[in-house]
Amino acid sequence: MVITGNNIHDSVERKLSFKSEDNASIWLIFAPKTDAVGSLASCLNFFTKHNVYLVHIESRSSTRVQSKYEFVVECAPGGDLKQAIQNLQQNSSYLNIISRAYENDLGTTPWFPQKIRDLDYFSNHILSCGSELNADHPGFTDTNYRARRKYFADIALKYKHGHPIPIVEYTDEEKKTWGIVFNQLIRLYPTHACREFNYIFPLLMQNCNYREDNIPQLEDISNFLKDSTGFTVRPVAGLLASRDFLAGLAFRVYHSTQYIRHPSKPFYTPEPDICHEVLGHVPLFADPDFAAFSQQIGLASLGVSDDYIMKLATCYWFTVEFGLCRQKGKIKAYGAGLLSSYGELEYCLSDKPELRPFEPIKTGEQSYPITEYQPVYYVAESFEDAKNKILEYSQTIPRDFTVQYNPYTQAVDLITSK
Ligand code: HBI
Ligand code: FE
Repeated sequence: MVITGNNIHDSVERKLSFKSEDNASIWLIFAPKTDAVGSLASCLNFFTKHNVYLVHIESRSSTRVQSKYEFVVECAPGGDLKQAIQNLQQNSSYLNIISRAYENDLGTTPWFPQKIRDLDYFSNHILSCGSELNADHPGFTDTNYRARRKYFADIALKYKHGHPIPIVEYTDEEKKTWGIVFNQLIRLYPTHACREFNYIFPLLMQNCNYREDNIPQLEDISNFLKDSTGFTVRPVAGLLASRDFLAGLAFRVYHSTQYIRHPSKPFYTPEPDICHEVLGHVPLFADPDFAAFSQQIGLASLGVSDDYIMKLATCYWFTVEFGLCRQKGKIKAYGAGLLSSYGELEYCLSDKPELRPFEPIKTGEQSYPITEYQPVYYVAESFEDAKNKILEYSQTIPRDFTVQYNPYTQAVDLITSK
């Protein structure tokens, strides 16, 4: 399975997305230079002068300067926002811009979703297209397979938050591929998978029709996870940028593919497919501690710089994808890349790879191959311990605000006083 980290496509995509997201608003956090009566009013004049419409205005205690106030405004798109911001900057002791623009000359915090519905903005910003296959893809010259991939890509591209995920009728050939993968993997789970996985797997057989002759439906899985931990699934057409993919986790949303690998190579896929998602990833999202750990990585990623996104994506790689854990003195697998690959699942518990303790500050720097078995795995003591380590690590990442997830509104509260 090949999953890219931040790469060149990332920044190209971001520039494009800024264009298509011109209708997104921009948030400013600033403190007027003088704290005199009417200082807010005079700052707000800059918006009037440059025809910028304000959607939201708030005053709060400054997070940086004690006993001072700062203001938070949300500007609608339109007007000469850049001029207004420049004027404001000259009259502020500090000014921070939070916007959809990822790379521009304003020195902004990268945009990030603040409520679950905001995931609709990027779910179709995929790096590799779900139906445009590379020349070395096993299905490259198979027109039927390509048509199928287009069908699945369209479902994902049309999907909006809150909609049911369309039920898909898989073909006999697709079910056969699934059956081959399923039968091979379930032989290893009892001995190689972690305790939580083995507890949840039979529940998925009962509740979501995990069977050798049936490919489970994402809609059933999403409902099952929602009842277990509040996690839900969104269909996605292809690979998302790390920033976007991690942001989904902050809202307990897992972006899942729905198509299956090419039948010519049932034990190989160059990208995530339904086998990888539902056998590898889904079971553990039903575990409360694992769910909390995954969400913690997501929350840590919101609005941070590209280099920290890369480090968090690397932590994700060595945990959610390729993590091992210690249970009753034995090493077990919990990473989805392991639980969906017979070969690597056997290999990871052999004496060949090197094992190191999971430690975000170090793990986040580790380089890794994406087309061969991992030479190094990181071992977590428990999901709770891993979550605490990520939380501790996230407090060392520079950010002008802290985020708190509000499960009632399924939104992140940004209001910060350190
Ligand atoms: N996109 N659709 C999709 N599925 C993934 O599993 C995925 C992704 N983008 C990035 C990614 N995984 C990770 O490897 C990290 O970069 C977060
Ligand atoms: Fe994966």
